[in-house]
Amino acid sequence: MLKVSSPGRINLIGEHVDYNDGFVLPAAIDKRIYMTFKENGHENRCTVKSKGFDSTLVIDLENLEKGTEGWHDYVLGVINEIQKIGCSLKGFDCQMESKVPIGSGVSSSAALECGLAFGLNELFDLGLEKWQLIKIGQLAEHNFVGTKCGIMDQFASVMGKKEHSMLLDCQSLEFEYIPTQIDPYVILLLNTNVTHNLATSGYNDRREESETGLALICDQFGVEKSFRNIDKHMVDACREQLGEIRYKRCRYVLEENERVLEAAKALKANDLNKLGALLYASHQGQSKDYEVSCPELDFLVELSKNEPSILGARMMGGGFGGCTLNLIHKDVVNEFVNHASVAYKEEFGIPLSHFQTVPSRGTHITTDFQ
Ligand code: GAF
Repeated sequence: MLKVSSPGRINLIGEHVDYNDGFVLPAAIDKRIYMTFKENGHENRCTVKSKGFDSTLVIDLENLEKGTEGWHDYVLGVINEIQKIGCSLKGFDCQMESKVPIGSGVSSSAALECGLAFGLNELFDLGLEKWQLIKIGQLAEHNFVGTKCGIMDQFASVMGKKEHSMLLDCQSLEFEYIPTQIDPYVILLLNTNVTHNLATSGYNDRREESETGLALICDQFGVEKSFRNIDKHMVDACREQLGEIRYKRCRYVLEENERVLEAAKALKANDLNKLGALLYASHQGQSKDYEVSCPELDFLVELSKNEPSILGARMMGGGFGGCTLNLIHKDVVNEFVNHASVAYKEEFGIPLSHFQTVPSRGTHITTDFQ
């Protein structure tokens, strides 16, 4: 029996820039999905059983139809992409148990896609390389799920390394591991436990707004279409034609990219105060300019500013709900979580949940679960 462990991810900084030729600073985490795989002797019949949802998806490899439950399309999408590149699969049975909180911005979806692609690659000896597994996961979302996501989540899930984050150039896919031991600080995620229904449509809208804004600026200046070819002066010069929304989106992308590169420098120099300040600036940009935050996330970030032992905080992931990431001194975690839970419940009537996490290893074969 083949066993695979595949992680969710955090992102220290660099949000909504992966699909804009930007830089990101993610890490795989110690919350993982565990999957077992075996061939079942059938030509085309496969089963994928989710322990968490207590349900089984039965798949006909010759006839992949849209699924009936949310998680189905991630599975079907991966199989579809593997078949599209000419790899042939046979019947298999897969069981999975996820410890990655769903809908909280830590990419339970990438954990699933990458774990499945990795497992099938091993089981059927498909000879796919890591970059292909990453791409399969991303395209599964584009073509089956309908989210036009960037490459960051799948990249982090597959390539993650213990105690390191990754500075990834999403244009060239060149990357660098950066040691990320931040003791006495820790990474604390506060989960709003809300997912606003803008999550998919809002994501695709943002992508469209920044892309059409970029096209306009590049046309105006006669340069090839890429955020690498424009600067803030050029965005300012096109402000009127862009209109306020696209203007803000494009400015944000350039500013967030600068912040990521500064953050990577700060992390290398162990300047956590600087890193924290960049996290706050990033949140401000996401909330006011890219407009992917929500009242619950803004509330938690504001609250963190009253705690001197928090160096920085921001919303993380696609937005419209999910988690905030807090860079917090380990001695005050319990006290802050208690305080935040009471304040959050009072404000929104919803319980807050939380967990600490550390940069961890990417998708791999494992023996350490039943
Ligand atoms: C989601 C997407 F899947 C990523 O590609 C990325 O764009 C992120 O939102 C925002 O930074 O997790």
